[in-house]
Amino acid sequence: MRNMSIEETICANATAPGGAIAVIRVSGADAIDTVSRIFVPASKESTPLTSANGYTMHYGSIGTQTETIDEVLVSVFRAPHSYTGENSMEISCHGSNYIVQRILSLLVENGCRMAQPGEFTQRAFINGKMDLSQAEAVADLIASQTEAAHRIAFKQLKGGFSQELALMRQELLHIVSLMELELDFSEEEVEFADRSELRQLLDKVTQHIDKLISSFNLGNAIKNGVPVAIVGATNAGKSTLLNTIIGENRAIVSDIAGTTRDTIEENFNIGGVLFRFIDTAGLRQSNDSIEKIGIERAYEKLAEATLVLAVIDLSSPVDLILSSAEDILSKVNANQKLIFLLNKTDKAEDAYINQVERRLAELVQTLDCNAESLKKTDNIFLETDSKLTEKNFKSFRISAKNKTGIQEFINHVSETFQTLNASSETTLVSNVRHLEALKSANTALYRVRESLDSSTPTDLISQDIREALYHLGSIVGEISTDEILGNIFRNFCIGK
Ligand SMILES: Nc1nc2c(ncn2[C@@H]2O[C@H](COP(=O)(O)OP(=O)(O)O)[C@@H](O)[C@H]2O)c(=O)[nH]1
Ligand SMILES: [Mg+2]
Repeated sequence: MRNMSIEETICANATAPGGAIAVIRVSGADAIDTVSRIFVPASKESTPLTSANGYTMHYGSIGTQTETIDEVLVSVFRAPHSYTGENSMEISCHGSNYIVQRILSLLVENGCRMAQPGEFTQRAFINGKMDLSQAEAVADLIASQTEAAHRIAFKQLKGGFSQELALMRQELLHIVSLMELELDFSEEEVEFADRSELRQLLDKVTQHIDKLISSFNLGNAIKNGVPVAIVGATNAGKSTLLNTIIGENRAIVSDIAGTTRDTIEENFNIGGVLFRFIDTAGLRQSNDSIEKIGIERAYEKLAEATLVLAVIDLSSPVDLILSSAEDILSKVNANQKLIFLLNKTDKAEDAYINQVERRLAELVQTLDCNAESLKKTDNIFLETDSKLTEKNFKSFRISAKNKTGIQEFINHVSETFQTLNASSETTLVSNVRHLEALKSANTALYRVRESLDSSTPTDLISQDIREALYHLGSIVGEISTDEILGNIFRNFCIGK
C-alpha cells in the first residue's frame, strides 16, 4: 500500500551507491525547517537556512548536538520553484553508505518520512510541474542506454508528445461541441456540423493516431532493445557465443548437455542500437522436467524474437544438423530475421561445411511463407514481399570459442538494424500504457466514422467522441486514478 500523503515531508538518497558524492533529497512544506535543525553553517555570519533564498547553496556540517557526521553542501529550493513544486533541499555529502544512512535517520527523527519509489516525481505531477507522460519520460531518460532511446525520452520529457496530443484533442473537442450544439437545438432540426467536414476532421485525427500506434514497434525496440534469441541444439555453443558477443563470462559454458536451463538476457549496444541477446536452453527431447520447462521457454523466446540466431554444431552429423535446422525453420515466421551460425569451424573440414551450407539452403528453399500472416503484422523490418529465403535468411561460419567470424556477423546485424539509429523527428510511442490508450481512442473514433455513415443519433456519436477524448486525456494524466498512478510510480527508483 502506498502511503502518498502529500502533507508529509519526504526524504531519500537520490544517488547510486559507490560514488564520491551522494545527494539526499528532501521535499515538503517542512523541508527547509527540518534540515536547518541538523545543519550548522560553516560561518557564524551566514544567513540561517530558514531565511535563505531559493537557488542558493550553503556550506556547513550536519549532525547532532554531540556529533558531526559530515561536511556538506545544502541547496535550497523554495516552492513553487523546485522539481516537486514544494520546498526542497538537496544535501550533497560524501558518498559513504554509512554517512547517507545516518543523515537519513536524522531527517526521519526530525519528522521526515522515507520517500517511496518515484514519489518526488509523483509530487511534481500532482503539483502540476509536469503531466503524466512527462513524468514517465523521467524514468525512461534515466534508463536510456542509446542515443535514440535518449532522444525519444527527452522529447517526451520536454512535452513534445503532450503537445501533439493536445492538438488532436482540440480538434475532437471542436467536433463534439458543434454536435452538442445541435442537440440543444434539436427541436429546430438544424445541422451546425457539416457531416462531410466532420468526416474529414475525423479522418485526420484517426490517421494521426494510427501513425502513432504503428510507431510503437520501432519505439519499443529502441527503448527495450531488439530481442535476439540464440537457439539451437544442446552443446551447439550458444552460451559460448553469448559470452563471446558480450565479451565476458556471463553464461555458463559446459560440455555437459543441458547446462543452460533457463534463459539469460544481456543488453548489448551495437553501432548505437540496443540489442537484447537471449541465451536459451538447448532444443532436444528431454525427460528432465526442469529442462523441459527451459526448452518450452526457449521456443517462447524464439517466437518473440525479431532476430533468431540458430547455432549449428558443425561437429555433429549432417542429418542431426538438418533436423535441428528444420525444427527451428518451422517455428520462424517471415517477419523474423534468421541467421544460421555454423559454429565450431575449427572442428570441421571445408568440404563438410560446404555440404552443410548447400543442404541448409535447399531446406530453406522448400519453405513457403504464409503470405496471409504477413499482412496482419506491422513489423518494422518487414519488406513488402518478404520471402524467408531471399531477404531474411543468412548464414555465417564462426567459431564461438576461438572468436573467428564473429565480427563479420556482428557487422551484418548492425547494418540490418541501422534504421533503428536513424534520427527521426517524428514522435515514437514507446510506452505500453500510451499504446493501449491510443488504441482505445481509435476504436471509439472508428465507431464514430461508422455512425456518421448510418443515421445514428447525434448524442450517441458525441458520446463516442467523448470516450476517445477520455483515452487521449488519460495519457497525460488529465484523468487518472490512484491505481494508475501507483502502477506507474512503483517502477521508478527511490529518490526520483
Ligand atoms: N571446438 C570448439 N568448441 C566449441 C566452440 N564453441 C563452443 N564450443 C564448446 O562446446 C561445448 C558446449 O558449449 P556451450 O556454449 O555450453 O553450448 P550450449 O549448450 O549451446 O550453450 C563447450 O565445451 C564449448 O567449449 C567452437 O567454436 N569450437
Ligand atoms: Mg548453454
